[in-house]
Amino acid sequence: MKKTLLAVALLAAPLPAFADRLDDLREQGFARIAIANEPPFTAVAADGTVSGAAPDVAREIFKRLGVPEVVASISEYGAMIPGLQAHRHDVITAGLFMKPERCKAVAYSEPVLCDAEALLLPKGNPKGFKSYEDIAADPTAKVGAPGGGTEEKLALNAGVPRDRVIVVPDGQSGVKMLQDGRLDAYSLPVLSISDLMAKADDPNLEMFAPVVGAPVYCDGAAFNKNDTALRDAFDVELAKMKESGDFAAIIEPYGFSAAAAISTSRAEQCGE
Ligand code: 6CS
Repeated sequence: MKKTLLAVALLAAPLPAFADRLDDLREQGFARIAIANEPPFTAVAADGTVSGAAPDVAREIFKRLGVPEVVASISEYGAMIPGLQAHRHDVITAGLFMKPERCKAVAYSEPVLCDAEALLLPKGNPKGFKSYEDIAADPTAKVGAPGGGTEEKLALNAGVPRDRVIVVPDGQSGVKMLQDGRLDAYSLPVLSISDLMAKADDPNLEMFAPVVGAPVYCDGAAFNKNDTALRDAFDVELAKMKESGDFAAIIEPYGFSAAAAISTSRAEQCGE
């Protein structure tokens, strides 16, 4: 009799609910964000200060949720989702553009930063590149792109062979490789290429944008699939900031359009 009662008692006991991630972060005092250090999406100054449109939006939202700080770690785009899934990050706030395959792997917020794709080229665009297909058609042409990034995928999907799509670790390296003739084109979103050109201040460089045939992408903050309650709480604050103008006040000085993010949705960007 006793055993049965014990079994019944155990079955009746309420199962431990999953600890609320937001309470964890409030207690932790900070959210661990993954970034790429690609201005103006994300940036790390020499003194370690983290800025950029994505971290600034995330910092403000987490503050409103009772999480006072964000602590950033720099990651290659292709390593961000595995890092999130391994719980090395609490959220990716890096301009990680929404695409169906990524939307299956993470819990995205509503859209934050939207941008078209661009090519950094030698002045005069001597090979006349306007699309990834143009690069594919030139058997000697090499295009640089971030590892695991959208531009790498777009180039490969357009038919540029693997050995002519060169993984470039950061913007400065991409500019240098183009200047040295080791690349014929370097591809990043428009605002990232614009930032690199301004800093390079090199009259022998030019940008072609938007890349013909490439979509305008939007990112969202990307949460672990099990943290949809945290994602939803983030979205409530994001919506309030979009409504009040606080969202535009953060991202538009970086060159991003608040209207572009407000005019679309996660469902639309994820192709749901
Ligand atoms: O989402 C991505 O993969 C791309 N996003 C940005 C902001 N830069 C390059 C990267 O490939």
